[in-house]
Amino acid sequence: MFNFNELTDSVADGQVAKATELTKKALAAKVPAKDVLNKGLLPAMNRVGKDFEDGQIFLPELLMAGDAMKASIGLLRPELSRKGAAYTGKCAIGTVEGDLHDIGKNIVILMLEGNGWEVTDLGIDVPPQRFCEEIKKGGYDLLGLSALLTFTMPKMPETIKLLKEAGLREKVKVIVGGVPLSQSFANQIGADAYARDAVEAVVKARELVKK
Ligand code: B12
Repeated sequence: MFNFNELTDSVADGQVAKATELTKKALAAKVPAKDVLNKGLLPAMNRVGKDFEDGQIFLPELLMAGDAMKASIGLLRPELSRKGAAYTGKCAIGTVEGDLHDIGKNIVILMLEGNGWEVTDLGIDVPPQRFCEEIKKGGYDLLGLSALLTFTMPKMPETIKLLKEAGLREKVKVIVGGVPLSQSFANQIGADAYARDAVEAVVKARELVKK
């Protein structure tokens, strides 16, 4: 039986080498990648988020935990993004301007890829103009916007406004996500969908292209 707690502790403590070693061990023992993610890695982010909020840890610790998380997720990539599903659509996705959080976005990408999406990752700190430029290239069914900070959320309506002004809004569906968001925020800014996590993102994205 794989010890998920040990993996959670190593990620939360920012021990990159130990976290990668344990992730490899889990995969070698045929633990499904989604269990490694949900039972081992994600609880670590919840823990450090709370400890950071409570002032028990500071930015350097947060950074180290983020690094350990990214290193372990990298090892899950081949399994999580394995192409098995038929082509669903094409998506551009990025974290909005001013925001450097990309762990959640990267998980969304893996899950979309594993469900038949061709994904262009625009990265982090993406200005509204950059999103528009990409959509202007054509061929996209979906635009995904990620924000983890309350003060970067306004970049989402800004991006949607710019898409409208450029006559691109009708060409692409917009899905938004990130921990401070909600369905009501998505409605308010005129997004087509909001997803709480990567699993819901896949479901909502599929619904949007079916419409
Ligand atoms: C790791 C982390 C960092 C790392 C990021 C590393 C990286 N490469 O991403 C580092 C150390 C860089 C960091 C920096 C900062 N952080 Co930080 N960070 C976190 C932490 C602990 C975890 C985030 C995470 O990765 N979660 C795990 C992933 C899997 O979950 P997720 O991001 O929510 O993603 C899921 C869903 O939201 C959704 N989703 C996400 N994106 C999208 C997009 C689409 C299209 C869809 C459909 C769905 C979707 O699906 C994802 C997968 O299921 C959170 C706390 C928390 N619990 O969220 C704080 C947190 C987000 N950070 C916070 C803060 C304050 C900061 C800093 C301002 C700290 C500082 N004083 O400098 C800086 C900001 C830097 C910047 N300009 O962006 C606050 C935000 C408070 C707020 N309300 O605005 C939080 C909430 C911590 C806290 N409790 O105070 N951070």
